[in-house]
Amino acid sequence: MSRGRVVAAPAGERTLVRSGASDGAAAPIVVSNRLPYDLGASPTSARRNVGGLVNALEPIFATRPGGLWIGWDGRTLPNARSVEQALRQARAMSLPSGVTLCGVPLSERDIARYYNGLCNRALWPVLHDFPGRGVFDGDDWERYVRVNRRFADVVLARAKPSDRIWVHDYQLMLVPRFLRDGGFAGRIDFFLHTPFPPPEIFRVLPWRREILEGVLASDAVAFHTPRYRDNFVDSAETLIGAAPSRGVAPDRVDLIVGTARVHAAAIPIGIDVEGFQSLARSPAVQARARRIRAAHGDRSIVFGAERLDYTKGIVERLLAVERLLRAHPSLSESFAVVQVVVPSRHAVEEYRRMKRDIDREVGRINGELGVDGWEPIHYRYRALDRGELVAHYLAASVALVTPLRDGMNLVASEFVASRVDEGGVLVLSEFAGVSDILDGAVRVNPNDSQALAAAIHAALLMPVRERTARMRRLRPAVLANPATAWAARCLAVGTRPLGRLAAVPARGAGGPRNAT
Ligand code: GDG
Repeated sequence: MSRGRVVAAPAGERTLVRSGASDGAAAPIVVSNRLPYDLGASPTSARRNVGGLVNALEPIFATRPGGLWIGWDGRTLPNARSVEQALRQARAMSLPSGVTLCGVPLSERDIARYYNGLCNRALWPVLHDFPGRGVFDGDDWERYVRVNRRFADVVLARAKPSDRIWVHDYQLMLVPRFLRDGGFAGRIDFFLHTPFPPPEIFRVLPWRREILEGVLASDAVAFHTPRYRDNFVDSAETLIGAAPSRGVAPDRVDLIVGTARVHAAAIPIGIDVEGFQSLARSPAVQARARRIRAAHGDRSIVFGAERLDYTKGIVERLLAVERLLRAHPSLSESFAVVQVVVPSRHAVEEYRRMKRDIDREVGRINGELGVDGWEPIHYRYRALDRGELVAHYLAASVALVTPLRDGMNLVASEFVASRVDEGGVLVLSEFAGVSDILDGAVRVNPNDSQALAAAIHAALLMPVRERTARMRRLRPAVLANPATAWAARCLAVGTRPLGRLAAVPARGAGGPRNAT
């Protein structure tokens, strides 16, 4: 394919002022499916998106001013066929941090087939080790190719040869290849925010070769954990004959693909540590946390918050709470589960079905086990604002982070960072990437309902001294890895040796980790 960088920026768009240098300290061009804000009719009507990727990436621009972020702006247009048309329809907006957001418009058909189709019905389940849930449709794939090409074309229209381009996540796995096809010879980095499965799962995808070749047009590919990186390396070796070369640098495997050398690294994502700690210390949030606790009397609060997704294990968690209450009726009225579910992917039937399952189970469990003045489960189907979220982290006696599979999981780290009082117990699935670097959580296999109920029970009854000791072990790993440090490490791959992971090795873990 030869698509030149021929498209002029649309008239009337804001001038982009960027540092432009391609070393690790300059702001890269970030490319992700979604921008951190949906661009409404005017900057004042922009709405912030809730999601792990956006929350992790936004703080990096505070230390790298003048950045450019390219992604879908949340508007669906009737049509956006050509890149010229896409650019004419594109909107740009600058945030106070200095980053310019550049919207890539998508049509309704794009959203239906690229986003809801290929991304969320095919790639998401396969990458999370649920190939049986995958729906593999050639029309969805055709649209995924087309949209990835459009993203690449929008980037090409704005990138200078000296720019560094940082592409994110499973929605855009062909973008590095299309950037090369379009003549971009500068540095390209790719970060995958989901897990990467072993080759025997990944090979289920009909387009496995195109996906691997798309990503491998980057200079460096990074993952949250060594396991995901090694699964990717094994897949590239067995499915497209790439040659791994190990031991060239600490924490890095190189892949020789044709004449190219691609670095593959494992760099666990961090959070906005400062932001969460200062919110947790603010008098307003602390007062709110006290009011939340008071609303539940002297009952312990067991808190969970996640997007609606089958990977997050929400129904399994509700059933474990039911199991606990049935096995120990004396616990009735002693605690309350506050479960926040953030609406997500509503257009995908499977997600709508899951929402109905959660509604039904909450109603059934409360109906069967509630008593006058007390219900075990308090369910919120909406996003809380950030201050309210931190107030809940602070008010909770126990946080439940029990995904069946999760690339990393930021909620666990946010909970720990927010516990400036060193209180609270974290119950953590061994299938969240973050469990590889956190020591001090009550670790659990969320597929084992009995074990999950026992873990919640143990957390509720845990003596204060042990809670504090565990939280003191948890906090150093989280505080040592702010999102800005993660970004710096990602952008240093292959440009200088990677340091040791800023992580505390898990101790006494017993049993498999992230078993695949
Ligand atoms: C993907 C990967 C990976 C949750 N409830 C509320 C709320 N949230 C925010 C949290 C957190 C984010 O959503 C969720 O992040 P996660 O990491 O838990 O999950 P995904 O959205 O699936 O993220 C994941 C991540 O990318 C980063 O690489 O860790 O594995 O799946 O930041 O704070 N935010 C607000 N109200 C809520 O009620 N405001």
